[in-house]
Amino acid sequence: MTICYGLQWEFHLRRKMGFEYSRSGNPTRNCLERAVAALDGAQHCMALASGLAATMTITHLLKAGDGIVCMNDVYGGTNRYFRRIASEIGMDVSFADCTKPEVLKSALKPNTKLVWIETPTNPTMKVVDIKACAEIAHQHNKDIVVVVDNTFMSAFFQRPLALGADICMYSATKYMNGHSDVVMGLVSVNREDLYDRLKFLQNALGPVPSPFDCYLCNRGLKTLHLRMRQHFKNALAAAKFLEADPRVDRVIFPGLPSHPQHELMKRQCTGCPGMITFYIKGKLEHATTFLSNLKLFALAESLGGYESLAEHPAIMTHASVPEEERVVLGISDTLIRLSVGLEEEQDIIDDLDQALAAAHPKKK
Ligand code: P1T
Repeated sequence: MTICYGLQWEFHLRRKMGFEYSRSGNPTRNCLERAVAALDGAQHCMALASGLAATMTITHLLKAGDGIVCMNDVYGGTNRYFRRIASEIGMDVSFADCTKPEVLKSALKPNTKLVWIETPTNPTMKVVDIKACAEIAHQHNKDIVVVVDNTFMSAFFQRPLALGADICMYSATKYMNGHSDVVMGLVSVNREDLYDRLKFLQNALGPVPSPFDCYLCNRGLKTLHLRMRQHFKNALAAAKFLEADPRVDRVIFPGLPSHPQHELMKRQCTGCPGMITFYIKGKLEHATTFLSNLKLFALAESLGGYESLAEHPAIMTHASVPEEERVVLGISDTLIRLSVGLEEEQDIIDDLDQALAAAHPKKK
């Protein structure tokens, strides 16, 4: 009898603290969620098992028949989720070039419940005007949930909630954690109704990260400001080098004045991450020769870690995007994506230089 009372009392106490079951909440996850909410200027944050788990959980705010308008250039896995899963369970999904606010406006329908923006976009680095898109969506219907995937910028360079978005989400696998040792998603909100529903979904669907991963991500956040500044500095130097190089056709980096939305980027963000895409001169074989000759850059998917990575979006991260869409978006055979890391600036440039030389050997 005494033991039974003791257990009941302990269970009662844990429930009061909110820690009766680790999926519903635990002290380490709470600690991370509070830190990220503070960074995003949000009332609440929820940690999820991956960026895609965050996308799935947010989409569960909707039901069959509801409409989603998604930016047409997004991470391949996001495109695949909306096209092949959300559509198949009855959601009305369409893709629109949200860099043109009038295109977003005409894509909104009476059933639209969610607008999904990624900025800068993965992989072609288009910058979307968050404030303009949020205003258009909320004018159409104030209940539309505007989500910004803030993975590339991180909370250090861009604060979507302050620009009118309802939800700011991350693949924390990237810059927020920054050490390439965690797969995680984060979702920040201010609206209490959204928080209540998302908190319910976090527990009821169950895609939660482990406390250890939360601990690691919290560790990563402590150097976010230092890492992001260094990523920006290194990427700007690499982008300038590539832009001046005759073996390169075109460089897309929002931090360069040549980027078509450079002014918007300066208004909306306080810096740029280490992401650069560029078109190498030639054909597919020039791109693959370049990639296979890199020494400091590892050939790999993912981004946002301390180490430099390079990849071929058409073959790797965006292979699941239908070919005709890839053509429209400019994800061609010669497009290469770099995630510039925290190594010495000159080592990064030397590596790019020697791999370009391998792809375009000097004629004797
Ligand atoms: O990998 P995961 O943590 O599930 O995050 C998915 C995701 C969401 N949003 C953006 C902008 C992303 O770039 C990603 C994942 N991206 C890669 C793995 C990549 O190499 O582009």
